[in-house]
Amino acid sequence: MKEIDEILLEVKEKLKASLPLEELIQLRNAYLLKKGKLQLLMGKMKDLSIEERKSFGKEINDAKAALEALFEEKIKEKEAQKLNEMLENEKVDITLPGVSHFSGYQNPFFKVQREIEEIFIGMGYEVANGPEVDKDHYVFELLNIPKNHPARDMQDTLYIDEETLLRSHTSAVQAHVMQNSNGKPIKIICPGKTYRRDDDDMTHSHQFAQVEGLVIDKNINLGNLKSTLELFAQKMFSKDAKVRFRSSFFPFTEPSVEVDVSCFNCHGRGCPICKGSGWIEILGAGMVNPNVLRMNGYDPDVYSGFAFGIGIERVAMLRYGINDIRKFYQNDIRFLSDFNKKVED
Ligand code: FA5
Repeated sequence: MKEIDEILLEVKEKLKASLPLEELIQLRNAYLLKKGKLQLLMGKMKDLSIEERKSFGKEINDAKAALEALFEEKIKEKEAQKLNEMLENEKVDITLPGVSHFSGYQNPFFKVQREIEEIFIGMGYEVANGPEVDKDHYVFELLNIPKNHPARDMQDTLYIDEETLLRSHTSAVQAHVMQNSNGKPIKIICPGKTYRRDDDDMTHSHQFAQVEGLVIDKNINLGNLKSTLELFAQKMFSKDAKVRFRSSFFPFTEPSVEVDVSCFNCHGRGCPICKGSGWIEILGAGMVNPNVLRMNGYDPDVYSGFAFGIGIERVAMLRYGINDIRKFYQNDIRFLSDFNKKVED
């Protein structure tokens, strides 16, 4: 009995100190679990008479209940204290100013690509796609440019092997679409990347993008092509933008034209961007060559067509006054944010 009292006193003494929660739990286990101090006293039962056992057992159980109550009270106290500390430290000050997160900007290239697409979709065109890594057959041969033809020099092409190359113009998609159309009328645009061994400068890049256009039907004529491109230029730039058609040569069109828009920088006076000419070329176009129609399953006596290939970056430069094509690819955050601010204004 004395030992039980001693244990009770010992525990009370220890609990006077403010112990951390983990230590309290350890202490409780040390007294109350199976091999705890109180439990070990039970081993002495066997040395007692039956009468003594009864009162001894009762004493031990009472002491156990008293200790459990003591520990429970202390543990609850500690848990409440811990919760209060957490609430105190983690409280949110809703009056603090918010943190703004950077959300990135749209590259003007994609904005212009979408604008071009929307203008032509508004005129009834469908959007078609073709491979960037293509066969010589589609990029040149089906467009009336056989192997060793001097016109191949017009586009300095990046070959992967003798038959496979990075397409140098989106006109290759014309051939794919015509081959798959079974001689039926066509009205498509095809936006996409193109690659050439061109030296990079303010208006040239070795990787740039074009939007190809192709219309094939009965009675399509040069007047249709001219009015389509004029309407495009008016919608894309402004009614005041000057457009000029220069006669040109492409093996896949006859007659062929190149279309220039007055320079956004000098408005026609001549500057380094337009190389002093006052104009910036944005596209090549023409009436589909009868040979191309024939090679791709169309009877040139029944069908005629026009095609054009617009340089997307050139249009973007003119549209938004961007003076260097390389800016589209440098991902300079200052250029992108300035552009987006300008567009928002
Ligand atoms: C062609 O690529 C022809 N396939 C266009 C065509 C299509 C003609 C259908 C007739 C019928 P050209 O090489 O001129 O043509 O390129 C067309 C446009 O792509 C140019 O007007 C220019 O806007 C753009 N372009 C050409 N080379 C580059 C370059 N290195 N960097 C940026 N833009 C370029």
